[in-house]
Amino acid sequence: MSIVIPQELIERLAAARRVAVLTGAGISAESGIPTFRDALTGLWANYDPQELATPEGFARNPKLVWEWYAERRARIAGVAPNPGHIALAALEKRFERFTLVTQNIDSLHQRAGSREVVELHGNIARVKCSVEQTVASPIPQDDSPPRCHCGAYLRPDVVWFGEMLPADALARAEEAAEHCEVFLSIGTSAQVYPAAELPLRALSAGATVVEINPERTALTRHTQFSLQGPAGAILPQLLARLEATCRTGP
Ligand code: BJW
Repeated sequence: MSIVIPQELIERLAAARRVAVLTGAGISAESGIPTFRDALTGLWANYDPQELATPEGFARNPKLVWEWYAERRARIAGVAPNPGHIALAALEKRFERFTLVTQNIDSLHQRAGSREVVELHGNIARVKCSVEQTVASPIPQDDSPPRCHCGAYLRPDVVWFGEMLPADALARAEEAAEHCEVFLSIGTSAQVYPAAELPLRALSAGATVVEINPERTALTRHTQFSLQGPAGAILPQLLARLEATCRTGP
């Protein structure tokens, strides 16, 4: 798929020293991981977020929530990073500062080779005590759900609705958004806060904000560049154009 990427955007990237990126479920869609809010294929089309992604839902039915996450963990283990993840890992090497902030819990950025990854919503590969919050590893396989030594249930180390994001991750993300020259928002519907605020913070601080998404989102009207298409096709093209421009000059 060929998408028109404006040369003006490539030149702003070529001149940038600090780049921040926010990714969402859409970057992993082409690896075979479902998004949340896509109308037919999104997880929330078939599952109730109040029952599966809130502390109250876990308190009501810990077995249901544990098993839902165990299924998703198994699915993630069986997929690979796609050309979008791989292009982002290559882009990281081209900038003085490149901060990749992700809402995803699937480790696909790290598996693609990205180094500076800030995880806003935790990671499905870890579990923690639902009371003490201490991280337990490896994940016990024996029970559904297993218990901590204190007797409380273990739960996935992810951020559910109504829970605070990890303070250090959020602080790093906000700092990167406020000090970048170019901000890329990729594969997120920009509906979930505080992640959705990051591109707006970047915009207020004077950055060029770019969106890569096949659909329009709540963010689109605020962006200077909206590249409408799949990240797995657009990001490799963006990388190739940037490499060509840096080789030959604008
Ligand atoms: C492609 C593509 C391709 C497809 N290429 N693109 C301010 C206002 C209103 C509400 C709030 C507010 N501040 C806080 C809240 C409450 C709440 C919130 O935001 N609610 C809104 C939904 C209204 N936020 C919270 O509760 C957060 N905590 C918090 O703020 O604490 C303090 C506080 C609490 C309470 C009140 C006030 C303050 C925590 C949010 C935790 C979110 N957790 C989840 C689950 C994580 C674990 C798990 O995976 O199970 O995180 S929910 C889910 O949504 C998941 C995602 O990370 C997150 C974002 O979704 P994302 O990534 O954007 O996915 P989609 O599906 O929405 O979009 C995919 C996009 O990809 C689409 O646009 C497609 O078009 C696109 N796409 N294919 C590129 N090939």
